[in-house]
Amino acid sequence: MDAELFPRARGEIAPGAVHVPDWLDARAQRGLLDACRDWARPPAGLRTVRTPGGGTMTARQVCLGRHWYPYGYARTVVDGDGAPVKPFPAWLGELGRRAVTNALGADAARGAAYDIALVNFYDGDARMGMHRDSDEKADAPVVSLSLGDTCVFRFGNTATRTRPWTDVELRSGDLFVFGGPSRLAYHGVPRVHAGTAPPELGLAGRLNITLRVGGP
Ligand SMILES: O=C(O)CCC(=O)C(=O)O
Repeated sequence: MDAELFPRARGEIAPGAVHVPDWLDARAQRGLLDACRDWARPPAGLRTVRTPGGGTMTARQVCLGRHWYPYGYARTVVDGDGAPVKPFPAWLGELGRRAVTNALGADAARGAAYDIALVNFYDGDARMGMHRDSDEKADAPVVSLSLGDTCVFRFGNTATRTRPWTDVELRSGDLFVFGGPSRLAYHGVPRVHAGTAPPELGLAGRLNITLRVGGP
């Protein structure tokens, strides 16, 4: 990837939805990966999410601040070991505000007090179907940070989970922010390219950290 002729350009994928390649440098990626490894440990660690229809999500998940389950938030892991959800660290909220400022400008970040993180781990054939992040009561932008393997991130529209959509390649260190008119757009991960993580990171698979504001 370092051998590319041109650096990848940032791009507005839809109004209010911006991709910033290589936003986290190698050191920041390592720091975030170390934190994810801590968060993944029990209690309230990495778990398989079961959907009401009896299925399971292939990406495993750990939450900070509030525990997400299909389809709501709780203070404890109500669909797992029952432990209190791990706290959301102040430094992660600061990172979220910096991300929004960088991607959408200072106005979009004003008053955005990030208090929830969903950390998704993709290994094997894991992927994520098209869905909306609609269980939050606040409309602050969603911040998405990627570590490890490259994936295809499918960013759709607010009306249906079908086309039109845009496929964006998210690599380790990339930032994607969606807010404003795109806050409730359908999105998903149809493919992860195994073995594409930067070797020096030391991660087999892909981690995605999404930061959200839960609201009252
Ligand atoms: O893994 C990703 O890039 C997307 C994660 C996602 O859509 C979510 O957590 O709601």
